[in-house]
Amino acid sequence: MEKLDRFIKLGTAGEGTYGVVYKAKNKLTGKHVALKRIKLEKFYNKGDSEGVPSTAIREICLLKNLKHSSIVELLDVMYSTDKLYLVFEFLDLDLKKYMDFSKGPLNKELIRSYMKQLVDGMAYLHTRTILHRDLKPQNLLIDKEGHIKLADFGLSRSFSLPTRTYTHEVVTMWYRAPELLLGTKIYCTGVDIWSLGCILAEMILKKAIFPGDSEIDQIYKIFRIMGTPTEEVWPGVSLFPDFKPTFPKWKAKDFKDVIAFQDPEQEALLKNMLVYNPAQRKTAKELTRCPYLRKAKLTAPNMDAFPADEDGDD
Ligand code: Z3R
Repeated sequence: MEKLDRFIKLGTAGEGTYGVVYKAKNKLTGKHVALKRIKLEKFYNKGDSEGVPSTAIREICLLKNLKHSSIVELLDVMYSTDKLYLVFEFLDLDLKKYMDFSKGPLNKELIRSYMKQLVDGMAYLHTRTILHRDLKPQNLLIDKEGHIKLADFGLSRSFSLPTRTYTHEVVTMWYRAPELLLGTKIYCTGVDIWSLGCILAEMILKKAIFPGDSEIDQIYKIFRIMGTPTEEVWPGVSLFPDFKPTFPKWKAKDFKDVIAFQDPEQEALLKNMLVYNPAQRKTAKELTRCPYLRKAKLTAPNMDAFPADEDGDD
């Protein structure tokens, strides 16, 4: 792991599902990077406690070939027997922090611009059959110019999603698609479209649309707004492993009564994403063509409330 010596850790940038993310500086170039440390011991299967999990390493190395303006670039992968370090390009802030600290509603054109970039990035990944499965505002990173990038894509293929993070925090279920909550083992790109729909709703509302605090509360939070799904709206739903015919039966609300849309075309986009039947959810490629997103132009966020970036190492 001599390669790790090329970096100076400057502080922590975040705590992800699989491990801590450090802000670090490349000693040679002076450039900032995000160093994600993943402790591997939990991921070994019984009986193969030796060496690195080679399939995971191989899959992660493939992610180095992904290049898109809306995807956080994976610059390097470093590993030893018990630790894996992923070196990513560094961005100033995550979307959760930005939403928490900015006052008042988010700018209408900023939301449109963010959605356009995220849908573009997602179309790029889904075309390559790479899923996220755990998309949330904490792994969307933003910069001063108005760019937003997807981070941590493709890791869920190598590591299964735990119920607790490495620091024992509960992994949020707020953005999880209903088919995953109902226990399906077979899922597709639609799971990420659902998450992105929840994120669009949250940017408008400035709070989460389905903030569940347990698996059943999560399911019921969705049902209370979207109605309890039936065979009519979602053929096959009653066959999911965790579907119960005894679920309370709520009637669907109109999204208009829950969210003050900034534009009718914004409402149309959300209605194409938060759809029960994953087969009826629009794909990222289809969404790139919607009128709302076609009018997007790069819009800078208001960074007044955020302190200027300083190194603090020299
Ligand atoms: C790659 C993967 C995860 C993260 C990356 C890069 N950068 C992160 S998290 C980050 C988080 C902040 S700044 C950079 S924060 O200060 O807004 N939490």
